Amino acid sequence: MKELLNQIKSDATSALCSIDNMEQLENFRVKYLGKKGEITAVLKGLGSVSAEERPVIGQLANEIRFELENAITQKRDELKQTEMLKKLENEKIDVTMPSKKSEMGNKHPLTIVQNRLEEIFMGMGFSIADGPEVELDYYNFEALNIPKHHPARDTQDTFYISDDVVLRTQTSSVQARVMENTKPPIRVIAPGRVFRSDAVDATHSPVFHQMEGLVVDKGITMGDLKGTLEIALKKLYGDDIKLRLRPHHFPFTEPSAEVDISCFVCGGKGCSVCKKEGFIEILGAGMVHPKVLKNCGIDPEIYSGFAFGIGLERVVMRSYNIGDMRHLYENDLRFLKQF
Ligand code: 2NL
Repeated sequence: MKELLNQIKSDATSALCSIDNMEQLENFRVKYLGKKGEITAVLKGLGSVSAEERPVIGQLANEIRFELENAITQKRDELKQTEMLKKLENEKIDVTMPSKKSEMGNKHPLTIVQNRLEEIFMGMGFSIADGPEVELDYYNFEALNIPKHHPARDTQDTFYISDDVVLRTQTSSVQARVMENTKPPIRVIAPGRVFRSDAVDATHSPVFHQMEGLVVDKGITMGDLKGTLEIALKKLYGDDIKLRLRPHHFPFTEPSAEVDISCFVCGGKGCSVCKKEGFIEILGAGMVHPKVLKNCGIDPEIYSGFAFGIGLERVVMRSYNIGDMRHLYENDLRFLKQF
């Protein structure tokens, strides 16, 4: 028995030297100390050893087991240490390497136009208002004097989330909210994304951008509307343009007008950009309907106001002579890098 144990010990000691990974170490542990391991077998077989030899053999077996356990722990630490060193070697960072060049981006044309208009109106004392894109039917329609069954609410145009929640179809909803919680004077613009259930083509998209404006104070007139828009549009298109107001109808303004500017390409003579008209339709506007003021908690006997709405895509497409709206949304860098 003694010889067997010593044999096991010397075999194990030399086997341990050639181990160089964790898997081998685990196999080694199982071979000698596992449930069916060689040392375990000796300890299990102690019953058949004579009574006087038993304690000696038992002690020797336990000593060897103890030594092997220690040797395994030590080997495991060594292996871990070498692994860590290898890892550190592989993951070494050369801080002197030149960095990757980061390319400078540029603004999207819609952002350029929106920012430009924001600058112009902020320069005239307007502030910028924001509101939810998922909006109550009330603020999108009802407050703005667009009653149920009005053609503008047709399910063909509006994305309904539920009976009384929609994706806003115009940013007027933002201005209705502003009126509701602000005592005039009010001067705000509301730029943002709006949604209509349209099929995509060269001039339509279910998601597009708008900027509305609203002024409410004592004694505001159509003259203020025209003067404000004239100054703003001249800043945008140059001092040479002329304004033309054509009567129109919007449910939320009375009177209402569509506003044209003389063509900024031909100056009014007629060209391909203005389709020989000499004028280009640029926005819709009007005096805020008394019912709308009242709905939003403002007394129409004391206050009056004007409002307007501009479709930003149309302005962008005209300014940069872009023939197809889809270019604005496709994120093709060959297109976007041109601005
Ligand atoms: C267009 C026409 C317009 C308004 C928007 C408005 C908002 C409030 C009250 C009254 Cl809170 N009116 N907005 C008024 C007239 C025209 O937009 O063609 N937009 C693209």
